[in-house]
Amino acid sequence: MNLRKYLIMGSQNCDEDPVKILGAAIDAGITVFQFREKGSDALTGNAKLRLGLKLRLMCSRYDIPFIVNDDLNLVEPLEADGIHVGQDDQDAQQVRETFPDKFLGLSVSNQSEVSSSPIHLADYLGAGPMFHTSSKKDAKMPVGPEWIEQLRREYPDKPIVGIGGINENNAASVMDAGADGVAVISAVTKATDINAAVQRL
Ligand code: TZP
Ligand code: MG
Repeated sequence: MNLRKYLIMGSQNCDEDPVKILGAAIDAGITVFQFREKGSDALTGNAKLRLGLKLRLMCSRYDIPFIVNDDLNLVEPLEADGIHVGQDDQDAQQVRETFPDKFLGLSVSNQSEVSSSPIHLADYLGAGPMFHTSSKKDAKMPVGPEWIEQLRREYPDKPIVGIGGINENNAASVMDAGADGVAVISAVTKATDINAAVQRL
């Protein structure tokens, strides 16, 4: 899976139609998409499923891997290619057992989380926040691209994406530190020019 430009999004991140934003981001060259409908402003139930179906369809049409965040009930209805879980989400081991053939992404924010996580079960790691982020209320302390260097030394072959506060001005520092890609929300969903924002990541 090409993790180079990883868009994460839910309706709570969008000031206009999420389908339109995803379409523009795909046109501009994102390589993977995560449906993350989460937080107090997020859709739930059928509305969440309906939006997920629309975004899923768009990804299928353009061959973009579709990852669902945390919600195991959506994996089959949305025919997700993978699942991403954080430290407070579904247990990674359990997700791996339930969906042995899906991509599994795992968030890690510091060395202590790394030590207590089943890293070997994950197909890739989401590492961060790299920088300050306003898109996640319970985000941990920013760790900076230096932490990617450390993870890279520790796990030379593990796919790693940096996440949190990444934009066109600092994405290169994350890639230079050894990441396989950058995962972003607001750099794309709040961009005035999505095409330019994605291309410059
Ligand atoms: N996990 C760690 S930081 C973050 C998530 C989901 C939010 C990233 O959003 P942004 O807008 O790219 O900083
Ligand atoms: Mg969480």
